[in-house]
Amino acid sequence: MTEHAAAYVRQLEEAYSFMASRDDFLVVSHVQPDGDAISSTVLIGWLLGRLGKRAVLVNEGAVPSRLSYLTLADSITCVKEHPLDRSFTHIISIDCADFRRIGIVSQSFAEDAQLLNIDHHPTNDAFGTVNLIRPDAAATVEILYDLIAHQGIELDLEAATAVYTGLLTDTGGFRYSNTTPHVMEIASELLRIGVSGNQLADHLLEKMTMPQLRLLQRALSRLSFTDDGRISWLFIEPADLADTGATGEDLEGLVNYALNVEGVEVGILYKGTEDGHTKVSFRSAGKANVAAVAQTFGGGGHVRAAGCRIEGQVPDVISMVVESVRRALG
Ligand SMILES: [Mn+2]
Repeated sequence: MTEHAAAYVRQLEEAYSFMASRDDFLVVSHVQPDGDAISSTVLIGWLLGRLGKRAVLVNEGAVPSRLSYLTLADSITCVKEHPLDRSFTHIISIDCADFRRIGIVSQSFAEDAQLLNIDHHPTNDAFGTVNLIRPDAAATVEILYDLIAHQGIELDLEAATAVYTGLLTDTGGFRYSNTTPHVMEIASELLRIGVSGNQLADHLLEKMTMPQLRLLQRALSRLSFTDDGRISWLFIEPADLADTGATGEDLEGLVNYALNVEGVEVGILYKGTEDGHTKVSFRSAGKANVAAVAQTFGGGGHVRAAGCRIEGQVPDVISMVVESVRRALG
């Protein structure tokens, strides 16, 4: 075993003993939870249940409706709607790159709280009492799979479905560069357990709701380009959500329609808010560092995916932001 692998096994064991030696846990993933966040939450819930431990599963926000098929998904409390009535000493934080990503749930941490931090973001600052961080994991569920497998615990079909869901969503359907041989080995094992890979891909990646489609129609009708075709953008106004019945969830992935046009280097999505602000999402094909662009507007993110929030309505901020991207492209 390499030193790297040995260190990982040690981390897996420390994380497991954190759970095995305590009881009464609060399990939380990041605000605006995605497929990996919710899958990881239910997997931890499943594991703690197997260990005979008490746990409360929470998130600041609601579980996206398309993830409601996951086991235990309906037992995740939305703290924004149902505040917790007591504090917790034993916390498990999953898929959160930093403490702030926990959101308002952190108000329910006891002063002497001990926190197990499990995550795969390279920017994780190890804010836990115990940290299990593996930046080369495609998803947090991959780390949880390794943890469970290392203990020799067998996954049932529902737990396997949760692992598959997290892998599928965080690898964009096994397409992103984080789709390693290890990811495919795990996926293969999950299919063997009986997970229906094609049904999940159909449900999570292909199917659209009618409101989502109507929102996409509107957005695409506004798709615009700079003269050289290197920057593309679309925008959504608050009225679009009201008119189409779409929700914030349905905005996910819209920016890719701008980025994925041949020749486009940066795709931008503008979303107007009710209070006169504009949320901007940037995606870069690689030449422009959009994190730096977002930073000039007080935002941040990754080199190829970033965002910011600007005061002013959509029509008033478009050209200013495009100019700034143009400068970043050089
Ligand atoms: Mn993740």
